[in-house]
Amino acid sequence: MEALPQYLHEQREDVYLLLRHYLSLDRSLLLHSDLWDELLRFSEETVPGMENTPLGCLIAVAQEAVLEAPWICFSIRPSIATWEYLRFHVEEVEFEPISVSEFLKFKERQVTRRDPEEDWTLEVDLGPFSREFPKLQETRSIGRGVEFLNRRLSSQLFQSLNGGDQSLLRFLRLHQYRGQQLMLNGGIQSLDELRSALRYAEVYLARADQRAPWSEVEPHLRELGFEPGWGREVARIRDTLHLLSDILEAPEPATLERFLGRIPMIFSLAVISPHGFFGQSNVLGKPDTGGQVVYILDQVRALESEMRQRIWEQGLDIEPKIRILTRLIPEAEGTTCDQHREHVLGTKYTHILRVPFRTEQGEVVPHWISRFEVWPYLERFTVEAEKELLADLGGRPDLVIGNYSDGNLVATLLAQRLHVTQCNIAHALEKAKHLYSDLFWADNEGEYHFSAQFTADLIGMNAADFIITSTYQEIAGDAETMGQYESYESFTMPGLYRVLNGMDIYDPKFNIVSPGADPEVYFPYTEEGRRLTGLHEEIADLVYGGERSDARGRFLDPDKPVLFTLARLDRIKNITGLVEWFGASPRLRKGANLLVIAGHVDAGKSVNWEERAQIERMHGLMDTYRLDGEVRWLGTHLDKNLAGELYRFIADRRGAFVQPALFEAFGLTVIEAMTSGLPTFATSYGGPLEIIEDGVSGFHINPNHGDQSAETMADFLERCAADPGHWERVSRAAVERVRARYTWELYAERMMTLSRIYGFWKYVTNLERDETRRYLEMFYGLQFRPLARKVGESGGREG
Ligand code: UDP
Ligand code: LCN
Repeated sequence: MEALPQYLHEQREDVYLLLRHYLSLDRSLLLHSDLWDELLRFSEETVPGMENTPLGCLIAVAQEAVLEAPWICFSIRPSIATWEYLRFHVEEVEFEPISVSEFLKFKERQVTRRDPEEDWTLEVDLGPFSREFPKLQETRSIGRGVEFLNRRLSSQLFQSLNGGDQSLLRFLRLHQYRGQQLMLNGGIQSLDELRSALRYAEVYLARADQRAPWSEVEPHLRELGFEPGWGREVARIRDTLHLLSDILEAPEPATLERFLGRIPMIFSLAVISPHGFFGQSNVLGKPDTGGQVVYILDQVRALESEMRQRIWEQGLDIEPKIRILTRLIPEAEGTTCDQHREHVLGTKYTHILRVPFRTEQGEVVPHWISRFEVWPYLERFTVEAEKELLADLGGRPDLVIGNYSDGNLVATLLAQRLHVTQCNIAHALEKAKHLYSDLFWADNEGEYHFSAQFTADLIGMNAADFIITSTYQEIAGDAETMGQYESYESFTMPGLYRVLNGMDIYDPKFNIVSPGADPEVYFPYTEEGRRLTGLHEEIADLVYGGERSDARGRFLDPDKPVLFTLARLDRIKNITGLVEWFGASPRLRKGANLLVIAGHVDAGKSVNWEERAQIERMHGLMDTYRLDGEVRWLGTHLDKNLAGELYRFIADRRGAFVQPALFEAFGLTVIEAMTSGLPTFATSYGGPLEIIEDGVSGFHINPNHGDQSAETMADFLERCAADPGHWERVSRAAVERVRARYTWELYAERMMTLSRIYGFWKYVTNLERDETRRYLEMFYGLQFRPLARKVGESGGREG
């Protein structure tokens, strides 16, 4: 950037010609790939080496350009989460930095064809609220918020403790369960008394039998001011007391984390996931019902077991309670979604609680509603769900976990009403999935209602106490592509509002905690003793059998390895794209058969317009490329045990898994396939980019370059045919990768520690952001509610 002014001065003509070349394309918006491809073309045809000049280097990091002669404005992302905006005057060959607001206004002009200065537009800027707030500095620290908070705030705590601040003491006296006091009682009134009580207790316990239970030492400890919660046996109690005296001496981040991790403060959770069909069987693969449901069911099992373990170690006899709040759907289509309450298998105390959506007149909405249409129902759902929850839990939950845009909004409302800690999980931020979904929001309102969704997202993510993400890229992207959360930093929805500072990804609320795959269901094909061989006949029939009402195509040459894909039949999943690459690649067709499990073969069975369009496209491709002998398309939903065994069945026959999505936020099928030992080819847009190490534990494929992706797969198949060891190596590396990083035990441990730490810091510091909360409340009332009402009035487009 520094060299740019001089270069412009010296090479005016070259610069002018390139900028004019961009204008001559007659497009008002150019993406990074357009800018770069055109630069290379220009370099080839007009000024050789242009890509190596200072201007070329700038274009290399430009995210997009907005063009309106004689101006071109660029948004530049020199590194992760760093943004600059520039405006070039093409004829004068001059440039100047501009503000984000100016850049967005210029962009709006291209859509509205009006001068934005003439129309008043709301500018959303949350920046000023967090000026005083501790922020991460380094891009590599993004997503490790809790480590940062512990480091930063421990020293603050040290000072305040020395200054006699009592907040730690108050925090320790806060904990109760159903009227039973935990940790400390009112006998300890000051920090000095606490220090002294700790000394006495440590001396007393040093002499006791280290295996003796709490009940044996309780009378004396209680006299000193201690209540249950320190540990089940003397050894553990001593250790916890010791951690506290270390903290009082000088709070070290690691000690603090260990100590807080042991505090009995989480006994009940509410997990919110309103949309879709939420049930334990017969739901997967339905529109909008995919990974989020799988994730939550695995998550609650892991969390319950972690909670039980911790409560046991604390020496308490309390049953943890987890409630999944979702919508009750009377027209349940063979699922349990019309049941008010359902016990979650594999848990002791976890239930799904279902509350119906109601119309303004109070009537129950009987049918499934697309996730894009749920907005008008959420407020009322929250109020009713809150009542149910309080009655069912016998009090407030200790933590509310939201899922997806709708669940996060409900979590925000609930957490505000109940004054509890709020955690958000996005699963997928819709904004990043659709090109220009913000700029052309008005064109998509009929189908997607992004205006309400992005508004809910801004409210939810800013209100959350902490946010869990599955990958780093979900927050901050990589050197070339912006992150999903990063895309909320600034954007505009012309005519609605302009966001200058919607989210700061350096905020310590972000933490990467990746999910796994249920180890009971998804395990390596090599673990023969655990295999469900009883299902093999059924699977063989599914894969190699003949005609069925829910299938199209059968493999004429069953000896070829199988490329397998499994997904909901959404446009973004790009299953039709994969079928087209396959159809168009003779090499790939020669090397493998393609098995597709997605959607329905009969469009009449689908309740969703997007899915129906994909079904028709699938049939079109099967016809055009004459694929009936090489592609088998099953429009069926497999139960998870069958699906688990199917991955392994394909691995037995040295096949591979393909995830060709245009964008995949995380990609649970990728984890499932890899942990089964299937070499996996997955999209380089989104989570799989981080999950797979390209060429080692799988392969990245670019969904926008299907021909190349087909070549990558064909290369692999040919190499494996020549050297079977190659398949084994990739398979082993895939299993290893998942084992090391993507497991539910790691997840649950982390999540339970995080919720305590955020709860603690929220209590003892001013992390409670009242100003932001008030601003968001206004944004909710004045912006979100009218938008949600409009969704209701438009009647939606589902079905
Ligand atoms: N799934 C399934 N049957 C289907 C389609 C999907 O069992 O017909 C499961 C799949 O095994 C995975 C989940 O649904 O566990 C999909 O999760 P993913 O993260 O891959 O995508 P999402 O659907 O959430 O976008
Ligand atoms: C939603 C998605 O789109 C997937 O990418 C995730 O894997 C899933 O949720 C679970 O988080």
